[in-house]
Amino acid sequence: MLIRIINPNTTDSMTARIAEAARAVAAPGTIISAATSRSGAVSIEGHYDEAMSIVGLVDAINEEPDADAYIIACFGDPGLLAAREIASGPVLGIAEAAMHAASFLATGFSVVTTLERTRIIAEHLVRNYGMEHHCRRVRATDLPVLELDNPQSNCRQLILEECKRALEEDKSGAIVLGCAGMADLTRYLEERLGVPVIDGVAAAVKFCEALVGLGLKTSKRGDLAYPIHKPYVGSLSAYAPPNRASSKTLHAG
Ligand code: 5HY
Repeated sequence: MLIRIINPNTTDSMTARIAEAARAVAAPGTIISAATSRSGAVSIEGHYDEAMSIVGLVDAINEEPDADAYIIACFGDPGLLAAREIASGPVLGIAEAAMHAASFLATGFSVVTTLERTRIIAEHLVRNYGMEHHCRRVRATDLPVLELDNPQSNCRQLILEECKRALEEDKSGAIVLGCAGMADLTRYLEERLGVPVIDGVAAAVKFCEALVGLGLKTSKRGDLAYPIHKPYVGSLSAYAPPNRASSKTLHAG
């Protein structure tokens, strides 16, 4: 099977780390096709960055229209439902995948993410995904996303210390890493924390393999049906939804 994993920010070095984490867990028959968005923010650290990342995400999906599944490799899961409308295979966001994985492994988990403002966004995701009973707390390290790319930074130590506080203060049994750029830290942290540390990239790859292996695709009934065919004007005119039988059928009744 082919899984298309998309970094919706425009930093290639982060995509390389994401792809490496994905390929490290992919099954022998799984091909990982990794893409960096060609338009938008160099790092996604807020609602505006997320909103502006969606056209680049859609482009990256459309470049691999026959992928068996797609992964949005950004902890805000930007554009997740829009991507599910246009794709037929499963589309997973790394935040949702990581939270579900953690909920299978501990009765409570903490999320450790980057900036304070993205900590708040992750709290929205916890509620949207129905994870309030599993997520004990979302914590910020106040690290800018691209600092994770800086070999001179002490981000590993800062993240490790925040994880230790999460185990001690939140009484959590597992840690969810709240940034795709942390994908290479799971082993380092698990060896020092002694609890499951879940990176959403790896979790999403295995969940996609499971869903595709079960022959399951995104439902095309209701709000995730293909977008309704209509004209788009201005700079987005090329993104007008194509004329598909299913969207006409959906609205025929
Ligand atoms: C991410 N931003 O995973 C998120 C993390 C965050 O560019 N890749 C980004 O802080 O929301």
